[in-house]
Parts: sequence; structure tokens; C-alpha cells
Amino acid sequence: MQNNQKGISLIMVFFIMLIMIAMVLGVSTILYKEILAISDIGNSAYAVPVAEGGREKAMYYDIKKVPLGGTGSGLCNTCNTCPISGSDPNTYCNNCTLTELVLDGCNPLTCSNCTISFDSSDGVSSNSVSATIGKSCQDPSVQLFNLYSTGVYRGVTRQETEFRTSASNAPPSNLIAYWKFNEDQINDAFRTVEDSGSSCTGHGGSYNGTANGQGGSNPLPQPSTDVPSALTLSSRSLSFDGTDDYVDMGNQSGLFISGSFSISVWVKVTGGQGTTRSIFGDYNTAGCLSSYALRVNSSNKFAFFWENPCGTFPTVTSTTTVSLNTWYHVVLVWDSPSHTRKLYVNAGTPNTNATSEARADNGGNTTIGASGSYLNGQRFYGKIDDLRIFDKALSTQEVTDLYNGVNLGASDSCDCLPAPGD
Ligand SMILES: [Ca+2]
Ligand SMILES: [Ca+2]
Ligand SMILES: [Ca+2]
Repeated sequence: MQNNQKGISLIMVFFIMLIMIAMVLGVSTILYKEILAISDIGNSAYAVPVAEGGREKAMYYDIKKVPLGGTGSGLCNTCNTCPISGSDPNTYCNNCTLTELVLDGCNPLTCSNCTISFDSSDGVSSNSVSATIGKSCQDPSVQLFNLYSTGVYRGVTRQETEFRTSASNAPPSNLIAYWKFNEDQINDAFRTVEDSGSSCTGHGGSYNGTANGQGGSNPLPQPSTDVPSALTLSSRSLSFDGTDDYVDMGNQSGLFISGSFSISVWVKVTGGQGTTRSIFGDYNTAGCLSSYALRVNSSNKFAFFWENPCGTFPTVTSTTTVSLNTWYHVVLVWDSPSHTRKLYVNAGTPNTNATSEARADNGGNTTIGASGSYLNGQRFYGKIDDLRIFDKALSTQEVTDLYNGVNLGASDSCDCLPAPGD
């Protein structure tokens, strides 16, 4: 064999050996990855029950109602009832915190608008749980329960989730319109008084109003930072000059509610004693069986009426005499089945009046600070805040809740929960 032929043979042997080494290395790499994958599968198989353990622990404390037999989720009391340490991670809650969502508070006894988190570890595996209980952004009357439990075993992470909703048995909010009067400016260029409805964003109601009344001491109804102390979410009220100020929603068929309804409003009268001053109404002097008006009458009492029959104005009048410069919470409830009107002032014993259902939307505009299309005078003199219309008869408890500043039927701007996946 010639030398150059030997050289070629050696090079071929060298390449063959390289290929063989590469194959061995490749197989080894594949094998190594397989071993890692099998290891991950094993770790994952451990991480799943670790996460599940956190979920089970949270659910265990959720059903431990506090007080015993209570209706709130026991989860909000976890930090009081779950030990902070132990040998079994499934039996204790380390770093337990209860955090309130913005604005509404977080009472462990009622357990809403809360986030609860805790964790535990045995050195090899650990889990951490975060659960939030709050109202739905889509429908504030619906409570959502969103729970995430993350389990970690040797660096492999798995998550268990638990989502619940009260939607199946939650009543509708029944809030038809809600004027918050939190506008920071009302002028010729910006005259909209917004209806928030029950939306989380604070916008999106169907019955925005337009501020009117360029004469008098106010160029138009003006925002005021004077608000009822119970309304911690209210930044402003709307001030009316008693001369020509009012807010006009137009003639809206959706604001004429047949059957039961309720009107809740805060008012502070600052003048016009001995004269009739309208708070809210949908009234038309033309024709009969006109709709309604809520006013402070010339005797300085709160009064509510609708015309029925023609030329007759059955009225429910408050015992309370209205003092100047004092905030009052006024609720009118029309309970259609019992033909009863109730007028609450500051959630006290209501004055009542019985009348028949017969009434009609007689083409009057719905207005704040005036009586519908009956606009010649009777303008409100003072401040109005937080006006809500419900298409049901509020219970005494709901009236009390509103008086205490509970945000009944509505939501705040940012303390609601998106549904999972949203
Ligand atoms: Ca004016
Ligand atoms: Ca307000
Ligand atoms: Ca009308």
C-alpha cells in the first residue's frame, strides 16, 4: 500500500470514529434529556398534589364559617384560624395576609372585597395560595371567588385553580339609574351630569342629564365638595341656586317604571324656606294622571305625590321638618302589590300613604332640581348627592344600608373582579 493510500484510510477511519462518537454523544444527549424529562414528569407528579394541597387547605378554611353558622366565607378568617407553622405543609398557613380591595373594606365576618394569601413549605416542596372574593366587573351584584394555588417541587411549578360565582342565584341589582354628581366641572362647554348605572367603570348608564340654568347666582348647577359624611366614595355634590338651576334627562320611557320602584337621594337645603322646592320629578301639567314629583313643600316637609285621579294629588309627607344646611337621606318606596308609598328620612320609621297604581308617563321630562316639565319655579335651593332609582321596593334594611353609605346595587370604580379569562 502506498503512503498516500494509507493516509486516506487513516482519515476515513478518523471520520468513521468521529461519526460514531457523535452518534454516541447524540444518543447520550437524548438519553440525558429523556432522563430529565422523566425526572420533570416525576417532579411534576409531585408538584400537582402540592398545589392541590394548597387548594384543599383553602377550601377547608372556606367552609369553616365564622361565626359558626354564618354565611360569609370562612376563608377571610383563615389568618385567625390556621396555625402559622407545623411539620405538615397541608396543616399550616405561613405569611398569612388579609388585604382589602380598594375602598369597600374587608370584614372577615362578611368576607367580601378581600384578598387572602398564605404559603407553606417542607424544604423540598412548597405551595402558595392567593384567593380573592369580590364583586364581578360585569355585574356588581354577583360575587366571584377566584383561587390560585401554586405548588413547587424541585423547581417544577404547577397551579390549581378554583373559580366560583354567585351568579346562579344572585338577584339582579335593580339599579336603573345612578347619578353620583362627582363631576369636577359644569360649564357652557361641559354640561353633562353622568348616570353611572351599575357599571364598574363609573360610566355607561343610560340616563345622562344636561345641566340648565344660566341665570341666578350660579351660572349653571355647580359641583361642590360638600358631601354627606356617610358617602365616603363621593367627591362632590351638585349645588342648585334656587332660581333656575336643574338637570334635564329628557322624556325617557326607561325612567318611567311601572310597578314597584324606589328613589334614594341625599339633599341639603340651603334656602327658599316656605316655598316648594323640587328634588326630582317626571311631571307634566298638561293632561291627567301625570307621573310623580319628590319635593320639599312650602311647610318645609319632604313630600312625594303623583296625580290620581285627575286633579287629585295623594301625597306622602314626612313628619320631619327640614332644617337648613343639614344633609338628609330621603328614600321614597312604592310597593306596588300593597299599594303603599313609604317615605323614609335618615332611615327612620317611614311615613306611609296608600294609593292606587294608576299613573302614566304624561310626556314630562325627568329632571333633578325641578318637577319635570313643570318648570315655572319650584327649583331646588341647595345641594343634591347620590341619587339612585331602583325598579323594586327597597326593604327597610336596604334603606338603612344606603343611609350608612353601603354602595347598594352599584360598584366602585376599581374594586371589582374580572371573570377568570377576562
Ligand atoms: Ca343658575
Ligand atoms: Ca357625589
Ligand atoms: Ca317622562
